[in-house]
Amino acid sequence: VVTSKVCRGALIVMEGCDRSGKTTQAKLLKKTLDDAGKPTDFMCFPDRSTQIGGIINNYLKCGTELEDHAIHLLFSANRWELLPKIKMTLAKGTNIVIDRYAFSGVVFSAAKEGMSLEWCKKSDTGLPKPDLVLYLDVSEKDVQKRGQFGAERYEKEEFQKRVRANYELLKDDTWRIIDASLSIDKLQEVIKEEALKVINKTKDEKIPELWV
Ligand code: FDM
Repeated sequence: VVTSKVCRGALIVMEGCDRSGKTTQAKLLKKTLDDAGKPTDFMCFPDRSTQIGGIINNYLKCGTELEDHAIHLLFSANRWELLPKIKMTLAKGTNIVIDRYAFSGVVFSAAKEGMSLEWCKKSDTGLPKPDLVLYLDVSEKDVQKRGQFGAERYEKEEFQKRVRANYELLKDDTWRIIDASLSIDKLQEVIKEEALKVINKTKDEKIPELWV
């Protein structure tokens, strides 16, 4: 009897500063991988469609004030509430591309006065560790050239500078730093190549845990 074993999907995360083209590239990557015969789901954090996501959405739109630690924990809870979905998807062999993850959680919260990086990491510790983090890198000058920030809470130049500096402290060997000034197509080509490599490499590996 030949039993075929289902290989797990890969967890791929897109990170980067606002206006880096993350969301465009993440959605494109889902399609690129589907087209290459590698079934892939797209997710994003915050996922504003849940009850917790609704509170986060209201906070980001400056409709409510929340204490810094409290909102940090809600962002984190929003990831934990989707853990069953992430696990099930990977287990059936479908890859997931996520637009932002715990790294955003840490770099944004820790950019606030009195919030330490180490404290911020604690509430996401133990979540699945991504197999690949694609970091879209935009120089500060280019961020300014890309036009006005929007009206959401964190879309301010000074804050984004601190966010950018915090990202530097989280990078490890699962990260690929991608030059976001490339054209949309060229960027996607580079990203696709990295994704295919990692899907192949991790398909028989256990899913590691974040920050343990
Ligand atoms: N953000 C995002 C956080 O502060 N913590 C988190 O855990 C996550 C996932 O929310 F300013 C911030 C980052 C950004 C805002 O992100 C909403 P989108 O990608 O613009 O929806």
